[in-house]
Amino acid sequence: MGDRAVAVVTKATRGLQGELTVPGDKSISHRSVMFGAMANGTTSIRGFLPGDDCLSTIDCFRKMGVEVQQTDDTVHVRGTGLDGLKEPNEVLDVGNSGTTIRLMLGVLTGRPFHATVAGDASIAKRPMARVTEPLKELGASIEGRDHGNLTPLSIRGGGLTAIHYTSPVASAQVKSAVLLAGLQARGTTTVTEPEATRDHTERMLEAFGVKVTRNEKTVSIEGGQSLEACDIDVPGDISSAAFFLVAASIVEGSDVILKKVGLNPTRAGIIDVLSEMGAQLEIENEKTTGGERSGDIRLRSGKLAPTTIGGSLIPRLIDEIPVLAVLATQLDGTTVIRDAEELKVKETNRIDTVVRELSKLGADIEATEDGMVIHGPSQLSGGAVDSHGDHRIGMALAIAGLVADGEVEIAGSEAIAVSYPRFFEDLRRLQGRKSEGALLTSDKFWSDGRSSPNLT
Ligand code: SPQ
Repeated sequence: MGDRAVAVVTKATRGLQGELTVPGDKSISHRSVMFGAMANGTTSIRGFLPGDDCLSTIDCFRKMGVEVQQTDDTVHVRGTGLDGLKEPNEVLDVGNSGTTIRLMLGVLTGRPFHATVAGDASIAKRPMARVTEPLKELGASIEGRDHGNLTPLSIRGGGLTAIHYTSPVASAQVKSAVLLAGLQARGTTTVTEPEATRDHTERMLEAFGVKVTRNEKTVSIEGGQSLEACDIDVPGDISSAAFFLVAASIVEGSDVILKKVGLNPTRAGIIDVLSEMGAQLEIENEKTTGGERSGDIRLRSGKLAPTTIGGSLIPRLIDEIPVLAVLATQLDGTTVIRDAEELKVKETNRIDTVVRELSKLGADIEATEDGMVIHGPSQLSGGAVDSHGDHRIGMALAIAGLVADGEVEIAGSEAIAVSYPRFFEDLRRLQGRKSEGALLTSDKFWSDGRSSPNLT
């Protein structure tokens, strides 16, 4: 493993306060670059997330001949049209990004050239058969370890015929990969899911002028349609906002406003759960741009009650479960998370990593076959924990540190840059520490060199 950073977080000595704009939505940022590349004309993206995962997507499409200019959160993609994508002469390296590899495989399935795709050690363990199986049914030739289930994967696409695919898993990545291949197939391709998943692909394809037909858990797309460039305004990522929503819920005296957060109903499960728990939460300035709803979320700390989280709610908050587990450790009673087996195939097995790492801090938490059970409230203690290279685990542990007695040392905190490079900076801001220094004496972060405060 390369350089591993260690972040140290200590107990918050006062409530989180103020306004913050969280970085752009990761799912939407990936899709804006991919669809921009496949479109005719230049797509301009504002509010792009310059995290490692989305930079991997840019890198892969550049290797297929697409010109992309990126400066911080502004991106211009000069689309080549689907037929203009070129055979890459290097491996397409997706880094840590499951979204990049799975959606890009859908695009490559329709392209009449050869490409090899691979990623980091975490990607090498994540199941790809969930996309390669239906993509092979459409007509692509895909080879890889474990019968095309594991990377590196080698693909030759083209000559596709539409399918009706009934997915055994509720996964937006599977649905999107099949739709992107279907766009390049003869006939109408249909995907039916067991539970509705995030629908950014459908909404954004429509913004690019593609007709998509939807009916509850079924989506259809007719092949042969072209994409026309458009401007995209990416809302803030609710999955990133979730860390501060939980922090403000559990640190007494907090009152925060998170500006322009994406509120797409297929992603906003955490809002429903926090409201059900009794959170003092308000949404203001709602608007819809490019088919995506956003608004400012205000949350004040208060007493919350535990609940059971399962069923169709799970896909709507799947990435927020690690930090919801931290919240549950502070509630009076038992929180149950069920129907969440998909957590096992994320950047890490998030049932195992959440249970293992929060247990080290004294949480009363146990793993179940499809989730976890957390009994609270627990006074968490300090301790040495590990992100296991998973950005969401790293950030969830940092939030746990805000209510722990003693220092929480998070090894592997560099992983956080995958989705939230400015995470520690923003956390400091909400703690009123815009200008570092004096305020760092009682609660401190040694983040990761990029913003190391001067500690004594
Ligand atoms: O891209 P990646 O690595 O799969 O990222 C994660 C995350 O925590 O950021 C999951 F580990 O988000 C996925 C999400 O869980 C992003 C995503 C998308 O953009 O389509 C869909 C979800 O995955 P899935 O497998 O349920 O489709």
